[in-house]
Amino acid sequence: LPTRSQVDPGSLPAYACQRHTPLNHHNLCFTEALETLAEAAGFEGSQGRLISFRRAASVLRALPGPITNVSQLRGLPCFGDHSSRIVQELLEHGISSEVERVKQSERYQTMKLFTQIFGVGVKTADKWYREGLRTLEDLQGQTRKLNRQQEAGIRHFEDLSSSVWRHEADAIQRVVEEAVWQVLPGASVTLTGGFRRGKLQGHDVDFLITHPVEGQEAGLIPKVMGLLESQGLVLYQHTQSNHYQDFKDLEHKVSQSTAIDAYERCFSILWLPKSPTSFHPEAGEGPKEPSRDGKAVRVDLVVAPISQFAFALLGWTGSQHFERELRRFSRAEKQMLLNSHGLYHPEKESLPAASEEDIFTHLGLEYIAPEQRNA
Ligand code: TTP
Ligand code: MN
Ligand code: MN
Ligand code: MN
Repeated sequence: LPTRSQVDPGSLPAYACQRHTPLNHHNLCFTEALETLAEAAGFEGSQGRLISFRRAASVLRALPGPITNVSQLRGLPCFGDHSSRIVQELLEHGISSEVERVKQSERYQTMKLFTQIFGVGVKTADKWYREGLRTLEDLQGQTRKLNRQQEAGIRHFEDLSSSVWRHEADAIQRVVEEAVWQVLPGASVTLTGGFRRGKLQGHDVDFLITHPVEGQEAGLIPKVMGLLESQGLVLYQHTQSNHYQDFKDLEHKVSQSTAIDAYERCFSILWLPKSPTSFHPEAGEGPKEPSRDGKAVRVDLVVAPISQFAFALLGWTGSQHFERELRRFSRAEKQMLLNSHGLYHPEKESLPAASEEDIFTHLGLEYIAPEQRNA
């Protein structure tokens, strides 16, 4: 990595999907501060401010060297007054009073804690906050407020809030593949999400499943989860069947700017035994009371028909900001609609794509490899 290279703002395109954004970059202290403000804005329901701070942070992640002087911000895309002021403060004092104030506030800390729980979004966290709840213990004393997913999220909070490491993701992949191949020989299981972008740790493990013969993949998840369940490996699961047909008819594929798709999928918590010998289902050690030599891990499974696989792969690789920018670029610059199912001209069928490269080509974009999508 170059260290003190000159930042040339003129060469930095405005959309994150036009830039190479590596996992490791040169401006971590600035991006962390801006991401904190983005997160805090999200907690207050200020979607506009959230996106502004996130865009500014994303620009800094794509720079070839560190910002050492505010003058370097001039001409950078997506850099407003507020973000510039934060960077200036950090350059001058090494700390931003605004960011520190946010981080130390009861509101931010509680919202961060609550939204970290599997199944809890900003709306629910805010409601609980306004009811005076502040801690996990407070929630445990109010179990009637919790749905099945949140209850599982709190029960496994400690495991789920610790990072999933790459070798754990690989171990989960072997378990999932074993089950998938038993149910449907010839199917493929692809690691997506942050791990595909080269991250060494993540908050969950994301898999995309398909089969070379269109249609064979349908209904796969209930069978796979049934098999995993019989092995005592399922701590929680919620499966949704494919509803692409209903979804397609909804006003030009409604999801035009959201990450929601209509694939058959499962949000789950799986039990990952530490070693094959530490788990004895025949001895009656079910996963409901897991012994401590193992770990609960959040796993997302998504099943796509092969004809839509490239779009699903692009959509599930992230980052979330990279995806948002791809969709914004498609809409604003190409008058096309991109989602995890296809790329559509208004009123028309999806353009075919056999690979992610095809999709970038349709959009007139340079291909960006997964490791460079850490926007
Ligand atoms: P995440 O698993 O939420 O994020 P991540 O893998 O990038 O990072 P982490 O290490 O924290 O897990 O989502 C992965 C991608 O999946 C993300 O780009 C958005 C996409 N996605 C959808 O398309 N639809 C959905 O419903 C969800 C939850 C995610
Ligand atoms: Mn390039
Ligand atoms: Mn993930
Ligand atoms: Mn996920």
